[in-house]
Amino acid sequence: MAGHGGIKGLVLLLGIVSQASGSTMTVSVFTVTSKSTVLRWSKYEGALSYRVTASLRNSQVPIVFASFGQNTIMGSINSLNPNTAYTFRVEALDSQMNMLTDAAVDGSTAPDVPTIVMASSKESQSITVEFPMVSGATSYILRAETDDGSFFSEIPVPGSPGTITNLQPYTDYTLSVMSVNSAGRSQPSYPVGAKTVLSAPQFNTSSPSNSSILVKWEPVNHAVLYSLSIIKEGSFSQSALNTTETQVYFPDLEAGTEYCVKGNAWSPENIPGDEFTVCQITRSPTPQSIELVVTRNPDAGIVVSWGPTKGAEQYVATSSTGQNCSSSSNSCILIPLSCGETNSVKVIAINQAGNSVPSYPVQIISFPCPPQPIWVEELVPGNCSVKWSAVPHAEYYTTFIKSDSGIEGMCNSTELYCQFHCLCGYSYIMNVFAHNHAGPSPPGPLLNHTTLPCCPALTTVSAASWETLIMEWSPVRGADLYETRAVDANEVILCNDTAPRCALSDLNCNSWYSVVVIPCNDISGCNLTCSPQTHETAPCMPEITSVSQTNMSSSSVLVSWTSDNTAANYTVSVIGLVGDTHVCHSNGSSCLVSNLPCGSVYEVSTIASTSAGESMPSFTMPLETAPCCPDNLTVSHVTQAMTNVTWSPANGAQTYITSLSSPRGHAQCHTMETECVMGCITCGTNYTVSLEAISSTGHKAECTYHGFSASQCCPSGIRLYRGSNNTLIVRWRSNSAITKYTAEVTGSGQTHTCSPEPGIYTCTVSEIVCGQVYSVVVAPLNPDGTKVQYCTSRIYSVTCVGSSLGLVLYQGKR
Ligand SMILES: *[C@@H]1O[C@H](CO)[C@@H](O)[C@H](O)[C@H]1NC(C)=O
Ligand SMILES: *[C@@H]1O[C@H](CO)[C@@H](O)[C@H](O)[C@H]1NC(C)=O
Ligand SMILES: *[C@@H]1O[C@H](CO)[C@@H](O)[C@H](O)[C@H]1NC(C)=O
Ligand SMILES: *[C@@H]1O[C@H](CO)[C@@H](O)[C@H](O)[C@H]1NC(C)=O
Ligand SMILES: *[C@@H]1O[C@H](CO)[C@@H](O)[C@H](O)[C@H]1NC(C)=O
Ligand SMILES: *[C@@H]1O[C@H](CO)[C@@H](O)[C@H](O)[C@H]1NC(C)=O
Ligand SMILES: *[C@@H]1O[C@H](CO)[C@@H](O)[C@H](O)[C@H]1NC(C)=O
Ligand SMILES: *[C@@H]1O[C@H](CO)[C@@H](O)[C@H](O)[C@H]1NC(C)=O
Ligand SMILES: *[C@@H]1O[C@H](CO)[C@@H](O)[C@H](O)[C@H]1NC(C)=O
Ligand SMILES: *[C@@H]1O[C@H](CO)[C@@H](O)[C@H](O)[C@H]1NC(C)=O
Ligand SMILES: *[C@@H]1O[C@H](CO)[C@@H](O)[C@H](O)[C@H]1NC(C)=O
Ligand SMILES: CC(=O)N[C@H]1CO[C@H](CO)[C@@H](O)[C@@H]1O
Repeated sequence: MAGHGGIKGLVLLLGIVSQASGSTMTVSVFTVTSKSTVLRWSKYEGALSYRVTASLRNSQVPIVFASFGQNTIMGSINSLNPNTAYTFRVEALDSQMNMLTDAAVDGSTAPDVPTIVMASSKESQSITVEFPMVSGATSYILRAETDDGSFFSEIPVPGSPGTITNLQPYTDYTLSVMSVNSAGRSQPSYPVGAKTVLSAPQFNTSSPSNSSILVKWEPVNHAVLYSLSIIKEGSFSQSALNTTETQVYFPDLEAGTEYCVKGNAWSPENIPGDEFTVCQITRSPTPQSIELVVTRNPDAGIVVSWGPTKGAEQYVATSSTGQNCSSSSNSCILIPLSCGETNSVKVIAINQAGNSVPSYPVQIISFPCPPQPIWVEELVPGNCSVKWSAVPHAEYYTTFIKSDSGIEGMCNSTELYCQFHCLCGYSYIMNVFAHNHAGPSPPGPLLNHTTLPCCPALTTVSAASWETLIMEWSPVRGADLYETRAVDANEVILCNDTAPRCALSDLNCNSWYSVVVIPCNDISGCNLTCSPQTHETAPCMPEITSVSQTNMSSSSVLVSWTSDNTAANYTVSVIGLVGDTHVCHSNGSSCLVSNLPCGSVYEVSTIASTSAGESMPSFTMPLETAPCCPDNLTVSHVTQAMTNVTWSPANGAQTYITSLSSPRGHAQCHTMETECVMGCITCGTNYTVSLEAISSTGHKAECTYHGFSASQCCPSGIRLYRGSNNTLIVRWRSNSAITKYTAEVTGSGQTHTCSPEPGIYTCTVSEIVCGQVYSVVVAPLNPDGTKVQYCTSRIYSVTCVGSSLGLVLYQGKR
């Protein structure tokens, strides 16, 4: 192409008037051939023509001349020898052909034109050209072109033979060769024709089965026949065949084995085209010796393993549940694996040809699922059973039981339950595993069973009051709450508490309560089997219906009451304001309190008691005993018809009524004092004396005392006579023959007394002195010999008759 373009460029340049000009001229070799050189120079001002000469190098003698006009700046000098060193000179000449200036350049010619000996095609894309060497040539250029000019290619080659490539198959080419040296290239050689061979058929192979290979290809243009041969890898025997079809099927091959298929097309001229070789492996044989093992670590899965299979690059195991795994070695793991699963696994081997026929499915049963749900039955307290429903594929079951006391237990059974001894008040955590040959199930749900709390033992039951029972018991394990019930015939009393103590209040008196403490647990409920205890409450409060003083003198009080209690003992208390206490006991409904002091105020109450205790005391009733009788009472005469009665003060008495009575008369006085004066007393009469002491509330005491005998009457008709020998005779009258009297005659500092025997109403006193005044009292003597005081004295004057007594004159009373 360079040569071709160079010639055209030269023709164009020869016509161009160079515009460049200068004071000096330059020259250069534009191109060379074997026998010519084209020079190029710069235009020189004033030159009308240029002369070009060529002389052998190192020689001044020009061999060849050429002339060019003033407008030419490029010119060819011919008739040179191939592959020769020259010096070229360009001279600028004026009109007189005088040289204005010159310039020289060294150059050489190209080698001689070579000749093609042979051109042939062995491959569809290249033709090889053989030619003899040309002297001086350092390399060669091969040129291929089509006649229609649609293809032109040159490539340098170092020598013969040279191959020109990038050609089309089965195409006619015109080929020539040029020699090249440092100066340039020669003219092309005489052209020679040649045709490329057919291209190779592009085999597309596949292995439709483990024993066959199918070869297909697109038809090759101009091909009339195809040759194919197949050879097993590592073998030397091959089989060949010819076909006009575009596909060949090779049966009966070995599975998993590499085969190479080689072939070419034949042209109508029976020339073989390019060869094509392709290697294809057949599909792998079916994997054998499949083994399945259940694995649990770290995740549940099936370990699939198989024997090595020829020609396999990879294996894929597929389960019937849709999992798969792959490996290039001899095992892989299918995950996940669920419990209770029945699975079957197939394995295929894979290579470039595709999948093998799958292996026969191998069955496997997974480890069982955990029993679910599990539950506990405790039909008899203490005998617990964990139960569950059968699990598919399970062979036996293990049960783990852990109590919160730390004790652990285990059952191994083929039955669907596990019995264990469970204590009241404990929590048990249970877990059941099913087992088969693939191993144990995963852990199922934990079951938490809490047994009912144990029954507490009552430690004390005590009555806090008449209606309240305090109960205490030892706390029991697992009880969150104690429900205490007391039941009698009429009512149920409940108390709920978390403390091991309870007060049952508002109980009925005199009842039998069945008392039970029921321990309850928030989760498991209440232990209703605890046995009750009976407890009797204290008797009911009796009610006093009457308190009556049966006998005033004996001061006994009969207390009566009503009560609900059938069999109780009662204690009646009579308590005085000053603290004195009197009691009586009875098992009936009344009792007598005796020896109560007179004149006191009491409160009476009664208490019922049974073995269960004492009742509340009844309401009190007030009791006032009759006032006391005065201890002593004295009646004394003030006058003959008037007495002065005095008595000692009496407890409880506010007023007194004192009476003196006799058949002859009656005297009475009512007073708040302790003395009383009473008139209308008849002397000489026996009176009965009585006193009624009356309290402020009107209680009365009848008091009797010794009778009072009124003193004898003072005598009447008292006379005084003069006796002899200075005596006075006293005389009186009286009705009482049994009364003894005394007569006292007092005067002149002396008292003279005389007391005659009863029935004698006169007596004599002596040693009376005349002229004196005497007082005379005649009074009865009391039985004790004392003299009645109230008889009046009379005054007498005794006159003198000489020294003897004269007249006795009554002077009056005093
Ligand atoms: C081989 O044939 C398959 C299907 O027939 C096609 O998809 C594939 O491209 C072909 N390969 C070649 C190299 O021709
Ligand atoms: C196939 O054809 C070629 C060319 O005609 C011939 O040389 C060759 O022996 C043939 N091969 C077979 C196996 O027929
Ligand atoms: C090849 O495949 C066939 C079924 O197409 C099968 O019967 C045979 O066993 C397989 N051969 C091997 C070696 O796996
Ligand atoms: C449980 O029983 C099964 C068979 O009934 C036996 O194979 C297994 O070893 C036992 N396990 C234990 C821990 O005793
Ligand atoms: C089981 O129940 C008891 C009582 O409620 C509780 O204290 C315990 O924590 C529970 N245990 C488990 C593992 O749930
Ligand atoms: C109730 O308590 C009693 C005594 O503590 C115990 O023996 C029994 O098992 C408990 N009842 C139940 C149903 O757990
Ligand atoms: C006590 O507790 C029981 C059970 O928890 C309940 O049925 C009852 O009503 C409670 N009684 C009282 C008085 O709180
Ligand atoms: C009443 O008292 C008697 C005698 O002390 C006794 O024997 C009896 O048991 C008591 N009755 C009651 C109900 O306490
Ligand atoms: C009454 O009797 C008491 C003793 O009983 C005595 O101390 C008192 O002096 C008596 N009074 C009279 C008035 O006799
Ligand atoms: C009665 O007797 C008492 C005691 O002896 C005396 O104090 C009182 O003065 C007397 N009364 C009269 C009225 O004589
Ligand atoms: C008179 O009294 C004196 C002395 O007392 C006595 O001796 C005398 O006998 C008395 N006379 C008569 C008559 O009794
Ligand atoms: C009239 C009368 O009955 N008098 C009697 C009074 O009491 C004394 C002593 O008790 C008797 O002796 C009297 O006869």
